[in-house]
Amino acid sequence: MPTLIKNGRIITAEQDYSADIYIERETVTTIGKDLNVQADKTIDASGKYVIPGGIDVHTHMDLPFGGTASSDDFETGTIAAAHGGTTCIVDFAVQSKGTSMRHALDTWLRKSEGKAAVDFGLHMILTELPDDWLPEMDALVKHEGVTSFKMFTAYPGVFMVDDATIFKAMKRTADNGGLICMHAENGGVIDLLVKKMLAEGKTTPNVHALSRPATAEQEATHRVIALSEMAGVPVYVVHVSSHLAMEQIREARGRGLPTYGETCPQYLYLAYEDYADGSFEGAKYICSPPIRERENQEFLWKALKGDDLQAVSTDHCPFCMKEGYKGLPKQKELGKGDFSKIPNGLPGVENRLHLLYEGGVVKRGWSMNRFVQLVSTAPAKLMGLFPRKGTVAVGSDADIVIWDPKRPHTISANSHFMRVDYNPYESMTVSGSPALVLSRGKVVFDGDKFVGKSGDGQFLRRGQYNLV
Ligand code: DUC
Ligand code: ZN
Ligand code: ZN
Repeated sequence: MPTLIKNGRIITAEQDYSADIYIERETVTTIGKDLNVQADKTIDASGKYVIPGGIDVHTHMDLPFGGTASSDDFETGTIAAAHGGTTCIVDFAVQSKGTSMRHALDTWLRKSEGKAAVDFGLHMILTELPDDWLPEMDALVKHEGVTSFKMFTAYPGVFMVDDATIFKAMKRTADNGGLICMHAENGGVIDLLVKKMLAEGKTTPNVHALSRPATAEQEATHRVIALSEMAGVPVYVVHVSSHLAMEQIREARGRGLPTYGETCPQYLYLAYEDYADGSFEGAKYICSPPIRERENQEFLWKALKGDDLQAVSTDHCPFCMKEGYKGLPKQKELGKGDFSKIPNGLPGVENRLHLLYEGGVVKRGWSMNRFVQLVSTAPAKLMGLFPRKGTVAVGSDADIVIWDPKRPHTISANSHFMRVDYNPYESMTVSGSPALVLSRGKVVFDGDKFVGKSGDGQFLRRGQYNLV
């Protein structure tokens, strides 16, 4: 069923030109001016941008965490993603203590089976790494297409690993070609601060942010970069939230190190004052790293523009405020009276492109090329998906968004598709939004509703990273 997209303005990370796009089966097969071809479906993209589908390389669907599980699963989360122009996610399988990476991969493949509405890959979270498990890392990279490993310097007793483990994993990936992703906060210090604050009777959600200072993020960011330098591997620092942490990445890149960083919409739009009244409403914004003082935001926007940070993902990890929403159990309310028990995470997978376009292109005058680079091309390259994903080119998957710059969209929990009962950006109106979204050549969002199918999303065996 060939499809022709006519009269669009095609934007890639490097190019901006007008042409038609011909799609056969799942792939772009021709791009040219005034194509004279037979198509079963013709899409008129006049006055609109034709961009590669968004790629969100940091999501947590159905993640057991904080005494519950994130409220979107691979079905609801990827349907929400498609509504917002994201046609590919990379989620995280978790190797929990005492179980193998193979077991973790099988568990996450089972969770996603028949559910994903757009394509997805998996990273592997490591929580321990005895020497005799090292060959498993190689096998994931070589045979399973799981080519990135995430480790945490925070959450002692749950995810945190020590420096020796991080270094060991880094050395191994230097040999097997994988990429290391790091959650960088000093978990030991934070744990002591949390205990101290609770002992002083400080239990409200805003104290979560006070117990996780930006200096704890700065220190761990510095440390993981130093470890990667000693191991001779690239490192990708996830969810950079503060000016202090971002400066560590900038400094390392200035020395020519292959150091990369992403930030997320919550750190660009929300500020500490959103927690500040101390009410339980602040639980909506509990994530780690926490939301910072507002002055950090402009540094992060500038870092995105100037390539001190290379990507924007969401760390989508939603938990409902109220028990019972769509039959879900108690989630954020688990931490009523004790901020440390509030499940960490925010929704965002549906709104990433809305928010980046508005904040970057509309408000700060970024080029569309930079927007595309940050939400699609750089993530595709870093995560070994390029050029199959992350661009509009002959031979690439036809994951395409027809982006209408004149199609305002009001973000609201009343109308969003994420399975969560609030939206951190409630009532915000953005100027542009997707008019149509295609996933491997099939329309999945027609401008009004989801018209794809759960289970059509395929597990992607990713290749080795490309540096950007
Ligand atoms: N931070 C969050 O806020 N949620 C999921 C995991 C993480 O690192
Ligand atoms: Zn994290
Ligand atoms: Zn995360």
